[in-house]
Amino acid sequence: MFSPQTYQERRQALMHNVKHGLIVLRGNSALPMNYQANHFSFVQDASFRYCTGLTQPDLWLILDCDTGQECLCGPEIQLMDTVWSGPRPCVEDLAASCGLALSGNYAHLQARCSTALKHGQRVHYLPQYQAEGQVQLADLLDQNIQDIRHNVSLSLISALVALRSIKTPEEIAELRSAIALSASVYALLMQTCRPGIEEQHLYAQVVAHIVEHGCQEAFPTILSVRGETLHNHAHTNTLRPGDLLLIDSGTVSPNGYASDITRTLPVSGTFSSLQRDIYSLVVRAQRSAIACLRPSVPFVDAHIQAARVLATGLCDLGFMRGDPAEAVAVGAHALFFPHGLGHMLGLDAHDMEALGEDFVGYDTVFQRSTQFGLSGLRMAKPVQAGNVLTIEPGIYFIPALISQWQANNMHTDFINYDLINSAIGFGGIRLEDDILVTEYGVEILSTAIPLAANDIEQHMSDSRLEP
Ligand SMILES: [Mn+2]
Repeated sequence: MFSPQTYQERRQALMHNVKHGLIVLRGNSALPMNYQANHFSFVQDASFRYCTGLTQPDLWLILDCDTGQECLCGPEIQLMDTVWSGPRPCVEDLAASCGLALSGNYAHLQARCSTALKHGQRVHYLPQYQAEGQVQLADLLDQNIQDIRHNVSLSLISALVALRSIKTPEEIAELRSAIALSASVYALLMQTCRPGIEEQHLYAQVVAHIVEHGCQEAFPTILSVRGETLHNHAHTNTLRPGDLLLIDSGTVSPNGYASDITRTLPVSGTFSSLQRDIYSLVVRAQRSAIACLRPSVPFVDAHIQAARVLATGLCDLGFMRGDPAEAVAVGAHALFFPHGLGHMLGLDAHDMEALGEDFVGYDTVFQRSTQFGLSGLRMAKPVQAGNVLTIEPGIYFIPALISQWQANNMHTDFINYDLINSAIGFGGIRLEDDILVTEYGVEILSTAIPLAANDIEQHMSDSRLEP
């Protein structure tokens, strides 16, 4: 945990920002996999963790903006809980550890909510992605589930987005530590990746390495030679000479901050000529997008910049034709790059996505596009100093998408379907780094991980273990 003062300051800022009413923040529960006692590994809600640092399940935080009173509510520990799960701190001790003077049980939580309702005090709560949270709030606030979904507090959401979007030095140190562990994951993969190895072997190695360091995955690791499936969570293939292996993975720092890095490795240790051309093009698009970012530049501009570089290169290679800027304007490049440039990074890998993506990445000026590809951009609004973001362009040859576009004669002015069909099986290349927006520009936080095609090949030939 950070010092209690850090959490006190965050809660003060939150109450100051929301101004009036009672904030009720729910910590996560452990979710059952197939019966109540057998649950998924527990991950705390990030907004709750941001305000308390606490990683135990079933806790609630009450912040009264009108009086400044703060209280942690949680379960009373029963003897049999201790018998099965071992000793754990009581709610008073948990409260004290994050600088909260008051604590109580669930009856206290219920009473405090009832008092607020009786006196017409607005109760602020967040969208609930755990179904149990919707049910519990419906009980506490005497509303039905539909109303609970509908009445989430926009002022609480925007206050949390404003706070969590700007990373403090101690948060940036955490992000650096998660990225450092990721760097050792990728060093290990460059050493081990070779024809004949199974994806599941490499996946097990990634997880083992992270767990050995006392950490966990930030999200289920993507590791596949079928990288054209954007979020491919299967690990059932055996690596063959000439394959590209795409690995998109992240780790979590001791205080809960995530890294999110993608590399694409040539299984043979060297890229083929076409692989190298397309890989280098993705590198150029990524670096070009990063180069145009600095405070107050809209993130959508960096996305468009990356798209134009990709379209220009794809024209040079013959996969596209015509004017690249026009192709991007109509969305023709999205056949190859059907997702957004990146997203905020922090306590969540997709930071604050639980609060609603549009509240994080869009505002009244920057509205989400409906164009295929651009509509998937998670953030469009101007970046600010202190933002940490991922930059992750890619080029994919997705058979289902190509055949659908071709059947519908989509963008035939800009797309050379004959050449594309000869490249089916290529797979996909995505390259993702994590950046910090500084006062003057951008710092790439993940430079320890080789990126350029030559550097990847060099690293693989220097470090590869003989079978
Ligand atoms: Mn990402």
